[in-house]
Amino acid sequence: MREWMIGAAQMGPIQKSDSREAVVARMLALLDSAAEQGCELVVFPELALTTFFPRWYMEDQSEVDYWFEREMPGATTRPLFERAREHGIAISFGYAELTPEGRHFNTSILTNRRGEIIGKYRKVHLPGHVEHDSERDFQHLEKRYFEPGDLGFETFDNDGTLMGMCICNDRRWPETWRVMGLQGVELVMLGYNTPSVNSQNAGEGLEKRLYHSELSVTSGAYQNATWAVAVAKAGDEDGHPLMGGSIIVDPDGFVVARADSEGDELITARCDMDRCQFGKTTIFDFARHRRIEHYGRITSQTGVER
Ligand code: CDT
Repeated sequence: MREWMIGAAQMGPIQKSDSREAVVARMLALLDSAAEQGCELVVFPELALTTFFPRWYMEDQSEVDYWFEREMPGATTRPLFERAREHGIAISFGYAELTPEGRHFNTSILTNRRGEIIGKYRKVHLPGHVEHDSERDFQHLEKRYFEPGDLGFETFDNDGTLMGMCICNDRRWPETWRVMGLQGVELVMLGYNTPSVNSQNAGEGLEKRLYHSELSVTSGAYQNATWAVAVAKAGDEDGHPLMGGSIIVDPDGFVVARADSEGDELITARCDMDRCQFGKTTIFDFARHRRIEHYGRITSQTGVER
């Protein structure tokens, strides 16, 4: 399949007290409206099933584990897979994953249009910190609750289109995009929970934060000649605002659909994967133009060395 009607299913806030069942009901409603609009793939946000719990400091591991899924699909999430299969819609969404070995990841999965999981990604670039930080206006404890993903940036053939995933902070890192670009990726899907306020710089402002998100996604799409879908969980979660700004971006780096609310909102675009070919065979023909003899620092060094 080379042409996909894609839906970006932005979700409004999820409060701590909201049940998983209530959230899944909202996702099912978004899936139904996606089906009405002819969508064949729907992308939901990072940690789509719960509030963005890493903003809360917890010491008790059983309290932490409450936010994690032990199986996918599980009893609560199975209706999503069933409804998606009934509609013939492939889906991707993020959730907190607790493996049988007791490992914790910030994960997203991808299904085909028959409701079968064909791809999994575990977030590599975990932002934030491990310990409670009283200097911040609010906490961002992803480094406390998750370990860095161990699956790399794989791509998956979904009925003839090569798809990849990353999650939130990953979008800000060109390495994320290039590793998938080097596999010929044609569609990158990502969800995010981005606070509207910088916890270390209250003056930064929403406009700049939206700009940096869009800049990251549009440049990643352009420089790798790929479609991209970036989907927010937005709005006020228990007094903590998350920004919206979900977008669908074409392989030239142009935004072709944009959400304008901070609530549950579906945006759509018809995406022809063959449009990736021009960039991939001309200015971003990697085989002809890349100069790997000068890129050693990318994989041998993390911080700046003068
Ligand atoms: N969820 C997530 O990765 N959020 C980050 C916030 C960074 S501030 C610690 C983001 O990059 O949007």
